[in-house]
Amino acid sequence: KLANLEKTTDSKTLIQHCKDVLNQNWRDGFTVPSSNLYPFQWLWDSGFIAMGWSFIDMERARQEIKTLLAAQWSNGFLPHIIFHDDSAEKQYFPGADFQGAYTNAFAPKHVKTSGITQPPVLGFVLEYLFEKEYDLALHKEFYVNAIQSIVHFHEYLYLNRDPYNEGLVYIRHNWESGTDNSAAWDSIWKTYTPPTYDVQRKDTSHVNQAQRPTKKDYNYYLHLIELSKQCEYDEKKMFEELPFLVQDPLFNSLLVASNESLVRMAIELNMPEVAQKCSSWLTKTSLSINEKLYDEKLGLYGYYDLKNNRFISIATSMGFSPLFAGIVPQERALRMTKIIEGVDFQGTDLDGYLCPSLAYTDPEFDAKRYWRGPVWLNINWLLYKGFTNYGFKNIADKIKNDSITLVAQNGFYEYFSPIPTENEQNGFGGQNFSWTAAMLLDMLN
Ligand code: 9WN
Repeated sequence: KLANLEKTTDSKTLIQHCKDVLNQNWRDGFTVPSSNLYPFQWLWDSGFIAMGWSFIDMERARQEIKTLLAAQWSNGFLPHIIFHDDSAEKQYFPGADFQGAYTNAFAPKHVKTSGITQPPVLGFVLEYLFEKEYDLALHKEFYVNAIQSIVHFHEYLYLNRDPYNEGLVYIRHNWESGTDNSAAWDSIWKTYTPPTYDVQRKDTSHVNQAQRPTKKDYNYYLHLIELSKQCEYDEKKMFEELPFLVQDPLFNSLLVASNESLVRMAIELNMPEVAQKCSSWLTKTSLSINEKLYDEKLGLYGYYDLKNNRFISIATSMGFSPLFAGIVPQERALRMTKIIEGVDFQGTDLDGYLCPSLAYTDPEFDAKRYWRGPVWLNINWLLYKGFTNYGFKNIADKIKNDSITLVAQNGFYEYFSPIPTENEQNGFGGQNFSWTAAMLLDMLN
């Protein structure tokens, strides 16, 4: 345990463990999030993972992104899972056949993918690599091509996911948020009843059911996939038919951050049209996040349910994510510091680990169930950067130190309980989890 060891030796050991995790999870050209639970390539995982590789091997960092972008659909869409081999049905549920997206006319022919996406992290991930590149001239082609593909993805989002031209894009499946069983969706699930699916889940054979979404939750998730399949993944049809259409604060904030990174790189690489396009997107999205998604009552950012036309007021760690994009006005940011320092996010004894995915005070809070309470290292990294950029060093340091402590004391888990315990195991979900290792590499360096 970290506390028992001499500090520098400790960080060195931890850094070595981070590298071991990424090396173990590296396959032929990409990294799996966790070897048994998630045996393929996931979109936002790969983004965070590429940042981790940049501390070990820049070639692999670039390769991770190249493999991801090679599966881009011809309309710009980026899938959340790339099933790199044909073992999908055996290894993961729902596999490529159940998801049934690969027959779509825009889908690539060389590899099967899902038909839903994940948060747009690639712009800022690419800039992270760009800034560390030792020989930019040598790799200029990689960056120019990657920028074009990411801009194409953003264009797809603005063209297909922003029906009222607000600058806010919607997600059409809860898996697109990356925060699968967040309590934010509960009010949407109450608006309809999905069929019951009698299927063989694979996740619960690797991880205790109590730490995963429930059977009832999966009926909702699979039903959305079924409906999308019936629409043949046609965007217009899905917009009309799907009961889940949400403007998500994390997804849109990461889109802003990625657009900002694209602008800066485009200026350096002399791509003026890209710079102009991304800059007008980011202005529009930032304004709308601040106007439509800010929750005056809670002092955090929330969600808009576009299907049922109502705001979803809920205190989640994702509600702080606009800080990462640097778009929060100063007085709101100040109020956010009081919130993260209070009982909602640190518990009644104010001794909890930051940052729980759902406020302790929410009746749905569950310290061990996935996105309904546990701490996730990728979100912690975003908040650590966000609070740092606003100059709130104490909070940023606490987020960083809590992240390091949680991993040092428990191991490279997928997520952690925010509640401190004496000697109990506090890490849950998949083990040797890639983005946990990748985020820690940044925080330890
Ligand atoms: C569905 C891979 C992914 C992450 C998500 C996380 C979880 C998948 C699942 O694992 O979702 O995409 O099967 O539960 O919620 O954020 O990208 O690590």
